[in-house]
Amino acid sequence: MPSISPFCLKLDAYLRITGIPFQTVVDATPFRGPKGKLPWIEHEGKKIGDSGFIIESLENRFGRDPNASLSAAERAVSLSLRRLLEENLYWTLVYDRWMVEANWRSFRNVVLGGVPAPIRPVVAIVARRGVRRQLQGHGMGLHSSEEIHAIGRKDIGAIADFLGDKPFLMGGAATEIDATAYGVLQNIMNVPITSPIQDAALQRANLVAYLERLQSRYFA
Ligand SMILES: N[C@@H](CCC(=O)N[C@@H](CS)C(=O)NCC(=O)O)C(=O)O
Repeated sequence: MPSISPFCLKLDAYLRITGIPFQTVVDATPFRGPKGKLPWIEHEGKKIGDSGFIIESLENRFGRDPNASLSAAERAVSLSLRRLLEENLYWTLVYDRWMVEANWRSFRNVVLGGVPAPIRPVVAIVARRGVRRQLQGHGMGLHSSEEIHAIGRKDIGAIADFLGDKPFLMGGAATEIDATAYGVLQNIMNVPITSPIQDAALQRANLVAYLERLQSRYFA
């Protein structure tokens, strides 16, 4: 998997779906970007932060809109799914990685792999405290573990039901929402963590096949 960041992986998938040429740059922390988060890009001398705004600016610049064939109603559904994945399900994944002890023990070495080893333990404590605050500010972190996993399983069920037997979420061709879904679902389903949300997702054969389809078509 090229990135453990769902939003970086989303942008990577979007660029591959649209065929816009790019070069990946890896950084140890998200703080150098214009919004202090990943991903961010540099294009024609401008720095742009936030995957959504990056995609909008690339669409304007390159005129390649993978949603071009969608009706207004389909675009509305696609946006709603995107919000579900990015603004809700994403936070259950953050909880599983950062707050569940068994996962955190291995994940901290991955997420902080670019931080020099001698200062990593201190950075881990500070970073984890920051993520706990983010989870509480969002509201997801106020729920019990069982509640968070129930929320995540419900979202996974909705996505799998909506996908049904279609090749891609909006039909026969990959559109922008598939980039988001790929970024988030890969980071739930194909990572070495213990999570009832991962278990639920792996039981949905259509979701497993969907990720394999995107993987072989765009990340072979
Ligand atoms: N809305 C942003 C979300 C980006 C985001 O949350 N990125 C995470 C990595 S997956 C990040 O940089 N987190 C660091 C932090 O919040 O300090 C987008 O679409 O790009």
